[in-house]
Amino acid sequence: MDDLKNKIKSLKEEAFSDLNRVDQLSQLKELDRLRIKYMGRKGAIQSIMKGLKSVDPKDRPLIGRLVNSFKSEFGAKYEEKREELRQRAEQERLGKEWIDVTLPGVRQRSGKIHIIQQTLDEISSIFKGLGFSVADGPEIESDYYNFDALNIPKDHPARDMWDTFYIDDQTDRTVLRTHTSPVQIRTMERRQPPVRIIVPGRVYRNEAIDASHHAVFYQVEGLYVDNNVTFRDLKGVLSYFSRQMFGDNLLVRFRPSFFPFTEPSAEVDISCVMCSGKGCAVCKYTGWVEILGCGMVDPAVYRYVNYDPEIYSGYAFGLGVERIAMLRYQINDIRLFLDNDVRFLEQF
Ligand code: FA5
Repeated sequence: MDDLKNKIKSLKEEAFSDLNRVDQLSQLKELDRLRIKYMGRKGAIQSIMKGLKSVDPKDRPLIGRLVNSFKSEFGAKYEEKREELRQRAEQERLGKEWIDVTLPGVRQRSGKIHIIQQTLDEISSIFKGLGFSVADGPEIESDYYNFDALNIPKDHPARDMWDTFYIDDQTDRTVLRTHTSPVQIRTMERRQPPVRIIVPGRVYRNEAIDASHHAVFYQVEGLYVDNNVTFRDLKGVLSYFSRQMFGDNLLVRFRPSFFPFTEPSAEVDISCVMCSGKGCAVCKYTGWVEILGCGMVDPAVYRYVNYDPEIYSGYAFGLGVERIAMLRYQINDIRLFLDNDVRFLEQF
């Protein structure tokens, strides 16, 4: 009996000194091992309980009490130790994760719509407000739509007005469209008047690049065909557009010109905002920047789309979008639009 009491006593001492040694995070596992060692099914306490059979029955209650107090004290110490380890781990985690809430925030860079797309959207919305709808067509185009059907037959000198990229050198039949005008033909082929469309799109020219000319740029074509459409309507719409785009202060002039698909034809110039008309690289020292070509659709074009020129008349125009953006935002070099320099692009 005394043996057993002493055994329980020394077991208790051993267990508590074991528990007290567990004092690091990595020893959570160790703590668990001790629980199994003393309290597990094959643990020390269990083996004492097995030996209880050989104890005198009158001594059994005392041994039972000793074992129970061992169990509850061990349990309490075990829980205390566990909580201590958990809190220490939490402190360590918080110590590593601190943040300084007084630091200024990190500015997020957001993407933006390219300035040319913004200008295209603005131009489109002005014309949509006037009843135009948006049409489109392919950038790789047959020379029929890019030239022939626009009254520019093969070998006609007027083809030299557009320096062309040819896709197939053998036949010269496929080109990168040099203007958005072929979409006039494609639309009229499919639809009867009244036709009132704009065509925003990219065009290509095999020409020398400088401050105001690029080999890849955007145009917005316009076409209105109906009964009794006159040059006065054309002038009215383009003057309204210029005022909407540039305000009332810029000077606008219509200058007689030539296009094979319009008669009469004109080009529209805007006074150069870069030099206030004094002369600079952008306006080629003329004080004016050409932004569009226009005119009354030539009756010869109606032949290609089976419209009767005795019944219908119409106007067409082709705007240079980069030129408009340059004047609008005082940008002095067209190449900036395609350079993809973020310092330039994020200004708009
Ligand atoms: C044409 O392209 C005609 N298709 C326009 C037209 C349509 C006339 C309908 C009549 C009826 P032009 O080659 O002039 O025309 O070009 C029209 C506009 O595109 C020019 O006024 C100019 O603003 C712009 N542009 C022309 N070439 C370049 C270039 N290399 N780089 C940037 N913009 C250009």
